[in-house]
Amino acid sequence: MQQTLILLKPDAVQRRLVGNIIERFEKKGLRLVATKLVQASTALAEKHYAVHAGKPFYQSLLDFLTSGPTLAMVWEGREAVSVCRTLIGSTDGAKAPPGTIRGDLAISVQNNLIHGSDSLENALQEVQLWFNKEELISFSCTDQNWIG
Ligand code: IDP
Ligand code: MG
Repeated sequence: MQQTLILLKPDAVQRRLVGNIIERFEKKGLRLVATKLVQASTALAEKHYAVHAGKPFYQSLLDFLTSGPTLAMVWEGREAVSVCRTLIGSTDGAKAPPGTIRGDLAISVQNNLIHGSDSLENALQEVQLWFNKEELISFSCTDQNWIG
């Protein structure tokens, strides 16, 4: 089973959209294996978004991610990485299709509510960046045979 890192960024927490967003992942059949509220430091934000260093929006993105608490989560399930990216929708909230998290709830490019790992390789790294091994709880849900 794949695991992926999901961050509900500070705008999602401030706009009280955490419950709405978590419900979508649960209903899809994914399993929550770790979560915590994190006030991200600049060092953590820089590591998380290292791939965007040097881009025009980089400093603003760091300011955004460190501006308030982020709800960090690890979700597990079949094809979890791509399933979560599909649920999230494309980066620009104005262009993300209805039915996706960003398409339904965001209209900004930067303040687009949520991060999801974009590959299995990055998911493994990002889960390690945000969580200690002991924080990941391995368990099975009683409806797993029905979910697949
Ligand atoms: P993703 O979150 O859909 O994977 P990325 O291209 O990896 O999108 O960008 C990381 C984050 O940087 C985005 O989620 C968004 O918050 C911000 N971002 C991306 N492109 C822009 C931009 O052109 N202007 C402002 N912020 C941006
Ligand atoms: Mg990305």
